[in-house]
Amino acid sequence: MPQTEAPAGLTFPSSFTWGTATAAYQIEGAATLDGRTPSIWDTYSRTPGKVRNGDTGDIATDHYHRWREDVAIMADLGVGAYRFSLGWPRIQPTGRGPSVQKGLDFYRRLADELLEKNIQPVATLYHWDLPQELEDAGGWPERATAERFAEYAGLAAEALGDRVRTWITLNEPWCSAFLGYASGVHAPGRTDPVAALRAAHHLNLGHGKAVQALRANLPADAQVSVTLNIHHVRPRSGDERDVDAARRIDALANRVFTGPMLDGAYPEDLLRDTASLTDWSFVQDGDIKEIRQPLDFLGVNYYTPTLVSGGARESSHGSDGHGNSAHSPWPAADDVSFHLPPGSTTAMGWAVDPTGLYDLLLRLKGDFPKLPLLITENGAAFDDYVNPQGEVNDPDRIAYLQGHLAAVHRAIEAGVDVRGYFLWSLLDNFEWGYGYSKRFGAVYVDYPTGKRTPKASARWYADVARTGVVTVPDATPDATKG
Ligand code: PNW
Repeated sequence: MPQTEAPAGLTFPSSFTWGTATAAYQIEGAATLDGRTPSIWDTYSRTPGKVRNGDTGDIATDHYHRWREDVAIMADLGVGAYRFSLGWPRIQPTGRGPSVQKGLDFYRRLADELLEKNIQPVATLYHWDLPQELEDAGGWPERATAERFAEYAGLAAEALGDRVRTWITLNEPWCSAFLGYASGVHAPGRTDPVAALRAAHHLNLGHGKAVQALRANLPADAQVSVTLNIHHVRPRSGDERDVDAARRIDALANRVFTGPMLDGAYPEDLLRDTASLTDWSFVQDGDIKEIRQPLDFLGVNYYTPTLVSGGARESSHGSDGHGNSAHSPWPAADDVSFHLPPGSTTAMGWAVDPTGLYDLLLRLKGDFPKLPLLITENGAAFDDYVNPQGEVNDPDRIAYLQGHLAAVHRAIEAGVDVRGYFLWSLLDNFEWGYGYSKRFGAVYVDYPTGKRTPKASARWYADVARTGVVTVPDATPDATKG
């Protein structure tokens, strides 16, 4: 009898959650079905010149009709959890008033099918699809939007709380506020830095109110939190102007959210840095108390680090793929330059840098020692294609995932409480301003037929999910050290 060899690789804790993630507008399609009305992304994508190739989410991957097949694919992959988002304009089309039965039924059936296949549903309430009527009434820069969001949260929890036990309020409020209202490269496409700061505050307030509405409508064992795209900001050198630029970008990207949500105050330096634009008088007495709600974990999305220098503008805003936007997403930081970190890049032009994820996780443990972490998104876009044999070989994506999972493993060994990992994304999908030109999926989607083909990375990830072991080319604990 041959000796059974232990797999060469990094073993994760047996309780670790392996998942995949998507978002409603990026995959569902069926934009006008069953009472759904336009969100800001429908309006934006239908505006000529906003999204590459004029792509819209009208059909997307047609997940609204193919959801059963998509759950079957996940069951084949053997993942233990699925993070999806609820389409606000499907559930509450005008952003106000009673819910739409058919909209809720779609998510009920989806959750039931997931549970049936032993896949835990993780629901995000807001992945950027604000009902257009609420934007017409002023959108996130207006306080009333936070109230509407909390009402929607309550309705969703009431309807789905018996099935869905893990809830995320907002996905990446930085993108909603600063790409949506300052640089304008996301919906609704406004370019007003003060509106963006107001939006950030009302997203924070909406989060706090929504957490309360969720708790009031969910069983006591429900897990509730938020997902932030915490930027791992590095100064280009030890020069004090570069170090100060990194501090300011860290405040505008990260602490503007973690401050009120987790520390109970807006950072003093942020208020000072932006004083030329606003006195923050839109923050009312009692707001911080509402925003700072106990959270069961923190959702973290990571793709690439942010490398900055200060002193004088050398390039336009963009280690983040938005380098050619005419308006900055960074209020009152016009002298900060963004640089591409060294090394290889993905199809987004984003640097592949797993050490950034390791450093970020260690930083979060230092800042919030008691808060468990969930990596709610990580992944990469590459130029995938179906070969004549009908296969999609994506070794670059496998290498990206190996490197980043090795970094997660190293962080766990260093004592960081990381509970799970959600690969972005289950499917190729509508990549916002890039339309369908960027493919993040573990599963290839042919447009417009919608035919699904699992990529080599999907089979690789299935092994990881089944065994809890990540095989890496050089499986030493130092593999991710830069
Ligand atoms: C995230 N940036 O988007 C989103 O949560 C996903 O919906 C998206 O598909 C994924 O990451 C890949 O892009 C981001 O410019 C979009 O810094 C832009 C930025 C960050 C995240």
